[in-house]
Amino acid sequence: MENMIWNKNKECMSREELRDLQGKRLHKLVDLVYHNTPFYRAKMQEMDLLPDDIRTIDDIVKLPFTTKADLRDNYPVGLLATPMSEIVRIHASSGTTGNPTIVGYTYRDLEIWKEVIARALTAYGVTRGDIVSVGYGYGLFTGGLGAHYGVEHLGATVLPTSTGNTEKHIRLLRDLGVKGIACTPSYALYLAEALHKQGLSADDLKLRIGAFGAEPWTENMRREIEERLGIQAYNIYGLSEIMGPGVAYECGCKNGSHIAEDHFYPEIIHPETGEVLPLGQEGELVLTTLTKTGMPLLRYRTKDLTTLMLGTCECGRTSVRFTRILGRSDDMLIIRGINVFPSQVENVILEMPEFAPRYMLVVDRKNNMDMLEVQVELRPDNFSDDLGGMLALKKRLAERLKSVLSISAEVKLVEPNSLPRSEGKSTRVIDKRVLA
Ligand code: DLL
Repeated sequence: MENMIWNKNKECMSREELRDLQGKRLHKLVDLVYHNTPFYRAKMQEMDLLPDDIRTIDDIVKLPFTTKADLRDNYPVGLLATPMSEIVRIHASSGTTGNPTIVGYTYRDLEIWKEVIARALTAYGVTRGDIVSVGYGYGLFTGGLGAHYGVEHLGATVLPTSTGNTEKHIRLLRDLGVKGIACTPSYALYLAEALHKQGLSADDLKLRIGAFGAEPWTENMRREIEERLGIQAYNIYGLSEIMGPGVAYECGCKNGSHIAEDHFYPEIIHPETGEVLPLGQEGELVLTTLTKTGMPLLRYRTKDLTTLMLGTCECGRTSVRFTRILGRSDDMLIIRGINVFPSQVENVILEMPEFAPRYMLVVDRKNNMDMLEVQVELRPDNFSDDLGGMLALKKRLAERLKSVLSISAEVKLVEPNSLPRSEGKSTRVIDKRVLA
């Protein structure tokens, strides 16, 4: 397939040109927040910083970090850099504790957003004339409306299916010959299952391209989705605080996600010390919104753990890429002192053909000892009354988990279709230690 690029001027700039642009944008941004966001002015004054101290992109390290707690403390709209009358849209992230996080967008912010989504869709191979179903939730969540306007901006046709009513969704996919789908990877699997239940297969649809994100997913999960839906599955990354989906996207090379670096400046820091790490080291992704005017953020700590890679990609894009997100630093479980990510468990499970890509980690503390239980669904063909066979399978999985995680886990094989399904972001961990 010929590599298509939506905005060659921006996506393929030389590094010098890009860094120069980033520096100019950062200077403007700092000036904006210093004069319009009391929170940032106070922080900069504390650090004895004036906007003119920030001249090039390298000066970014002088600036303060922003955290989710800062957004909550300034609830609802304390971090806006513009009068409320300039805000044309508000999104909010649910947040399980405390204040939700509110994000306000100016008209210009929305234009940037749809531009970056159009870049992503083009990188996946979507063009005018294609129909794309948006199966992310519409509403306060940024997935639905964010992707929606990007599809329209590209000139393709958007089918705003949102979540819910999978039967109707499948019917429309089939009857309209829909080519692209944007949803969570868990919903893509759910859709594949529902298709199967209706006696249909990927061959009954014309789906070719999937844009999946909003939650971590592994290479093994990619393979599973691609096979079951007969598509090419691509990553899309983003977060509401920074914009929503479209902050980064994979290209046809599937070798890391390109950050739309002319709008979002990335750094990697040590998640505990906050020290900026050299390129190539794994750590927490920090993002600065270089062009937003509604609620711009300086050095926002995403908590997402990844590694940045430089170098022109085979597709021709020069922007920095990040490797697959391993998980969030706050999703990381510490079990008997060992760090465990749900994605490690997912990888092990999907390497074994007997298991469906459905699992749940249950962590508890018994007699002062952390216990990890991994519940996993068998594929229908592997579900049997052969007790000996089931025990042997259980043992094999337990051994494999132990070698990967370095701790032992109790394995519980469960019947096909018995773990909860999700249409949005899936829950894969129940930590009873925090619930207690
Ligand atoms: O999930 C925005 C989004 C919608 C992205 C649709 C992609 C597609 P939030 O609800 O604010 O926004 O959650 C953001 O989700 O910090 C990551 O931890 C996680 N996340 C998002 N995309 C990915 C991805 C949306 N592709 C948080 N891979 C982020 C791994 C992801 N994690």
